[in-house]
Formats: sequence, structure tokens, C-alpha cells
Amino acid sequence: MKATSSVYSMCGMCAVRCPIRVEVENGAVRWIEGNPHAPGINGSLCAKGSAGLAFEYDSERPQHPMIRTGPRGSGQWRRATWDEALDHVAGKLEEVSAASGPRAIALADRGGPFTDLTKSFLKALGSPNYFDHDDSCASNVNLACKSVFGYGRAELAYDFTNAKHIVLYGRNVFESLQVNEVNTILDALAAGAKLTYIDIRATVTASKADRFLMIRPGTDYALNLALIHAVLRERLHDVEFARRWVEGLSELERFVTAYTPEWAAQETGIPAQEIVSLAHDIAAARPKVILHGGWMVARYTDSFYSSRAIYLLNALMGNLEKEGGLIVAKGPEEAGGRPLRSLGARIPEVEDEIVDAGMPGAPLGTGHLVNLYKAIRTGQPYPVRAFLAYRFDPIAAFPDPEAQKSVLEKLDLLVAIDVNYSDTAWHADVILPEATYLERSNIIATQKGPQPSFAMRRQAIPPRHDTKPAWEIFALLAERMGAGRHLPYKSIDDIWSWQLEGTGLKSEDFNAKGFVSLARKPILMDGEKLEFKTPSGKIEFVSSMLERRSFESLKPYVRPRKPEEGSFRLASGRSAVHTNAQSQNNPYLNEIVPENTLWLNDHEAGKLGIKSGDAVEVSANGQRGTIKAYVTPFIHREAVFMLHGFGNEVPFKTRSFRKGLRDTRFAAGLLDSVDPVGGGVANLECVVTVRKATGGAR
Ligand SMILES: Nc1nc2c(c(=O)[nH]1)N[C@H]1C(S)=C(S)[C@@H](COP(=O)(O)OP(=O)(O)OC[C@H]3O[C@@H](n4cnc5c(=O)[nH]c(N)nc54)[C@H](O)[C@@H]3O)O[C@H]1N2
Ligand SMILES: Nc1nc2c(c(=O)[nH]1)N[C@H]1C(S)=C(S)[C@@H](COP(=O)(O)OP(=O)(O)OC[C@H]3O[C@@H](n4cnc5c(=O)[nH]c(N)nc54)[C@H](O)[C@@H]3O)O[C@H]1N2
Ligand code: SF4
Ligand SMILES: [Mo]
Repeated sequence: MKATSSVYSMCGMCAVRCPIRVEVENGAVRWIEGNPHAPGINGSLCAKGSAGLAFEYDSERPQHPMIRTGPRGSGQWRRATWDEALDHVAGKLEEVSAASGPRAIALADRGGPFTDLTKSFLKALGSPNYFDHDDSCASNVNLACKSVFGYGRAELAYDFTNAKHIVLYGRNVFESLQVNEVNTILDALAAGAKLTYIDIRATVTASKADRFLMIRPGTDYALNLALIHAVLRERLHDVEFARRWVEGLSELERFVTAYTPEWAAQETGIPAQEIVSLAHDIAAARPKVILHGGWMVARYTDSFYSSRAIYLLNALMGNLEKEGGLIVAKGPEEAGGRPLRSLGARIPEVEDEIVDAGMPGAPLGTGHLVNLYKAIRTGQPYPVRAFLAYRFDPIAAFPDPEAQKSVLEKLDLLVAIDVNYSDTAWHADVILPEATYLERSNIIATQKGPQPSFAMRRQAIPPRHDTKPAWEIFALLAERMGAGRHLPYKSIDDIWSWQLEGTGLKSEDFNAKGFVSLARKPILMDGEKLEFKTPSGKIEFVSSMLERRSFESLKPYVRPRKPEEGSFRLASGRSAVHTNAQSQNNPYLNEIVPENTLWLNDHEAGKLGIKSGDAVEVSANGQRGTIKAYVTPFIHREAVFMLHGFGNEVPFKTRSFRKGLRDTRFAAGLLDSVDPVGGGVANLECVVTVRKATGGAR
């Protein structure tokens, strides 16, 4: 007889973690769909989410713990039991800790809603050295947002559903997607909202926009300064809101005087009247207007300021805590409830400081991975000798893989906890394979937002191989290191009970939908109760956070370097059917997009004698490779573009092995080239030379 059941859980095919319903029949997954109960999802799933089945039943992923037997990266491994592998890792960590203290152990993960586990693990060991991936993702945007409002990027939710005008800077929402965002933006467009899209190339999002502005690479800051100029010149901003909430408006007014739309037209290639007309349009829609803080615009060395200017524009529109604008994300407390209890609640605080605190010349904040690398390389301000990469592949995500490998070579121990043979796993000493998202449960996550909730990822099927969930891996390691009392959990139910203590909820409350909504409708603070988390409690156009560190609040624009003839900025990004560098070997997704191509402007291609489909040679910084050209008028003349994540060098992944070209290797020498204020890596500062290929060399 068939035994069919529905399990409500969370997708794990990318870090968006959409709510899903999994249909299980006799211990096997039969069907995955978006959770029909979840607002903004209504049953939908993206292609990557649907390929979860192919991922689950793929044999080209780690199936048991592995210990390296040859040199790092040689691909020589032996199979180990969990006891052996965990003893090996714990033994090395103990050695490192005995010689240099627990602070010599660092862990980095991808960030997100489950980090209470990894942070508590490190706390249990006594190390302050928790890092995440944000320098390769949203660090600049996040810190820019903080410098204006005191809130980080994710603490300001976009209310797309009610917006009348949405402005996206290189935020390719219909390909670099989140399912609920796609759905809500499409709903808003169907209800008449306008979409302005600004990119160096025409993406799918551009094709859905009312206004597409092709901008010269790296000049969004000029565009934004001119928009601010145009808004203030005609007093199109929300004067009342600014009077009540903004500090430093007159400084901003003086600062933008010279940055006219006519000036910006020269910089950006966007006609002055387009800039003025955009200023009119957003002002007409305010406060129901959203200027997205961006992600990829945050990958030049001045991207902190370009994002910061976007947030200044939002503030001028008076759209904070307004329907159709930017809404402060609420947590359980704002919904009248209690937060989850941290796994680290009773673990003593760590006294040592994180290794990049006070590093000379460091950007804002701490926890920048590039600074961890500096400490590993130099032993300053103190040595870091062991590194655990959990659900994170820095060698693929950060520029210059070879430079990273030489830094990591200095470690006594490199461990990867992954579900794939990532580049970092391939280079590690030990691979601890995690059970897949369908095969494991996670700690409960808090999802802040206008309507906060708690959400659960719940195991749907037993692990198909000799793998374990992260909570168990970390608990077993802590136990072996004499810190078992701090993570004493024997089952996920023990963890859930600990977390839910005091909230009035039980784990069964998640059975029906997979999440528990903590508010019946979006919570909006009324005007006077609005709070900003800056030192002044106001929106800081002149930012105390920046001035305290001697960074400028209003930084003059510097024109980006124009690549020489035949050279281009190398831009990269995503396809709707792949996740960063981790999905290229997925049997289904690989079939749809097996390799990347090089987008090249048609005029430039003509000059170089290149046609679509030709093999072209890309070179930069001592690196060389060939790739097929895609010639198009829809990319700016100064840039070329390729999808990120291809050119895999791990032979175990046979479908994607050496298919396409790896963008990050052309950034040789650029690992330390970060935005000096926001800390984000400056991928787009990589300039490559392109010519028609003559030989077959890769
Ligand atoms: N040149 C260039 N570089 C980029 C980008 C770009 O566009 N161009 N994009 C940047 C951006 S925005 C980001 S976010 C980063 C992304 O890069 P990362 O931060 O490294 O994140 P992911 O690629 O999502 O996943 C990291 C690792 O997690 C593993 N993983 C997936 N699911 C699980 C799981 O359930 N358990 C465990 N233990 N591991 C799992 C994957 O196999 C992968 O090896 O890359 C950045 N780097
Ligand atoms: N399918 C899919 N969806 C994803 C992901 C995935 O891997 N796959 N990853 C998720 C993650 S981790 C993230 S961070 C987001 C990323 O979301 P996005 O930032 O929207 O993603 P990218 O694909 O990197 O797109 C960046 C765009 O910026 C453009 N660009 C480059 N230079 C400039 C410039 O100077 N000015 C402007 N205005 N534009 C420029 C590029 O041409 C590119 O189209 O996507 C998320 N969603
Ligand atoms: S966006 Fe797609 S792959 Fe990512 S979590 Fe949602 S359904 Fe899964
Ligand atoms: Mo990202």
C-alpha cells in the first residue's frame, strides 16, 4: 500500500529558502512545490527549486566523510567513518587551541536565519571568530543602509505589493530571483505600478520595465547625485518628513549643487531629460515608491556611496514605514510575543575580540572575510590556524581563487561542511557531508518582516547516504572538545524545545503550515513612533557612524577608469536556473544551461571581427581562457558579461567539469581590492582583454 504524506519545509536549492510542500511516498520524495499556505508563494517554485529532486538523487555529491591523503587540492581522499572524521577534526582543533588559544579557530558560513547554531558553536569553543560571506554579496549595501537609518539592509523590507513606482539598480529581480519577490512585483505591475530598471545590459527584468536606462558601468553614483540634485532643485521631496526626521539636509543640498543632470549625462550616458523625468516620476508616486538599495551595483570600489545615495533618495521620498515603501522589519517582540531562545543563551560570553577588530585601514564593522585572510597570512594581530567553512564556498565566491588557496595553505586545518564538492571542499583537509535539505531538519528560524514569523525546515526523508545534519555535526564536535555541556542536544526536538521555551509555542504548531505567523496583518509603526537606530535617532544624511571613523558622509564623485580599446570591465551575475557556483552540475539544470557565454557589445565585436558563436580569448592579470561569444546591442560598450559559477575544476562533477569559463580567476590580484568603506569585494574593477581565439588553449 502507498503511504503518502505532506511535509512542510524550506527549499534549500538557494539561500532564499522559500517555503515548500514536499510530497513523500514510501520514504521517497515524489513532488516538491511552493507552500500553498505561504503568502507571496501560493504554490510556486522556481526551476532550481524543482530541480531539488535531481539534486537529491544525484550520486555526484559527497556521500560519506572524507579525509585528504594527498596534497591540498590533489583530489586524493580516503573514505572515513563519522567517528574517525570527527575525532580527526576535533583533535586538530584541540591542538590549535592548545598552541594558540581557541581564538585561533575561525568559522565562516553564508549568514542567514540559522546562524545561531554556528555562532553558539564558536561561543562554546571560546572563539570570537565568526565570519560570513557578505563581503562577496551585500556588505556595502548593508553598511550604507546602516549609515543612513541605523538599520541594516534586510531590516528594511520592500513593500512591492503596494508600490506605484519601483526603481531597480542592477537588481535583476526576474532572473536573480526570490519567488515571493517575483510574484509580488508582478502583482504590483499588473495593478499599474511602474518599473524603472538601470543596468549595463538588458536583462529579463529590463524587458519587463517601463523605462530601461543602460548606464555606463560604475557610474550609478553620478546618476544618483543628479537625481538628488533634480529632486532638491524643484523641492520634489517630502518636505514635512525631511523636517521631522532628517539630519544634514542642507549639507546635502550644498553638496549636490554641481552635480546637475547635464553633468551626469556626460558621466552615465543617460540623457539629462531622462534623469529629470525619472525624478518627476518618483516624486509623483511618493511615498509609494521604492528605490531598491541594490546588490550588484555594490561591487565597485565606490559602491558604498552609490548605495548610500539610493537610501538618501528613499528618505527624500518620505517612504519609510509607509505602504508601498520601505517598512522596518518587525520581530516577535513587536508582534507582542517573545523571541526564540538562543542556543548560546547560557554559554559564557567570549572575551577575546574578533581578529579584524581595529585592523588598520579596515572598512566599517568587523567580520570581513578578506581581513580574516589577512590575519591567516600574517599572523597579525594574532594567529588563526583552523578554518571551518560551513555552507560557504569562499574559493568560488571571492575573487582570485589561486590567491585564496595560497592563504589557506598556511592553515593547520581546513574543513568544509557541504552538500557538494565545492571548490573549497575540494581544497579542504576534511569534508563533512551534510544531509541535504530534504533529509534533515534545521533549528527554527525567525523571519523578521512587516509580518514576522517563525519557520521550520523539517526532514522529509531519511538521508540516502552516510551524512548528518549540521546541528548534530556541531554538537558532536563540541562534545569531543569538552564543550558538550554547551550544546547538549541529542535530537532536533531537544533543540526546538529549547528554542521555543517561553514563546508559548510547541513544535507541533508548525505541522499544519511549516511556519507560525506572529502577526495577523503587517505591523506599521505610526508616524510619531517611528524609530531610527542611528545615534541621533534620526535619518543621518551626515552620518555619525561614518564621521566617527573619519569616512566622509558625502563623498565627491570620482570618474571610473575607462577601459582601453579592446578591453572591457568583466561583469558577472546569475541565470534564473542556476545558483551561484553550486548548481552547474545538477542533472536537470545542467541540461538547460550547461555553460556560460561572453556577452559582447555588437559595435565592439565588429571592431574585433567577432560574431556570435565564435570562440574568443579572454585574458587579464596573467590569466587566459576561451569562451563562446554572444554578440548583442544590449550591453554597454565598456563591459562584457558572463554568468558566474561555471568553469568547474572538480573532476568528480563530470557534467560541469571544465564547461564554460570561471569569471573569478581573471580577478587575479584583486582579492584585497575592496570598497574601503563597505568592505565589499570589487569584482567589477576587473578589466579583461578580448580577442578572437586562434588556438584551443583554455
Ligand atoms: N564573480 C562573482 N562572484 C560572486 C558573485 C557574482 O555574481 N560574481 N556573486 C556573489 C554572491 S551575491 C554570493 S551570495 C556569493 C555566493 O557564494 P557562497 O556565499 O559561497 O554561497 P552559495 O554559493 O549559495 O553556497 C555556498 C556553499 O554551500 C553549499 N550548500 C548548499 N546547500 C547546502 C546545505 O544544505 N548544507 C551545506 N552544508 N552546504 C550547502 C553549496 O554547495 C556551496 O558550496 O558569491 C559571490 N561571488
Ligand atoms: N536564479 C538565481 N537567483 C538568485 C541567486 C542565484 O544564484 N540564482 N542568488 C541570490 C543572491 S545570493 C543574490 S545576492 C541576488 C543577486 O541579485 P542581483 O544583484 O540582481 O544579481 P546579479 O545577477 O548579480 O545581477 C547584477 C546586475 O548588475 C548589473 N551591473 C553590473 N554593473 C553595473 C553597474 O555599474 N550599474 C548597474 N546599474 N548595474 C550593473 C549586471 O549587468 C547584472 O545584470 O540574487 C539572488 N537570487
Ligand atoms: S528561489 Fe528557487 S531555489 Fe531559491 S529557495 Fe526559492 S524555490 Fe528554492
Ligand atoms: Mo548574494
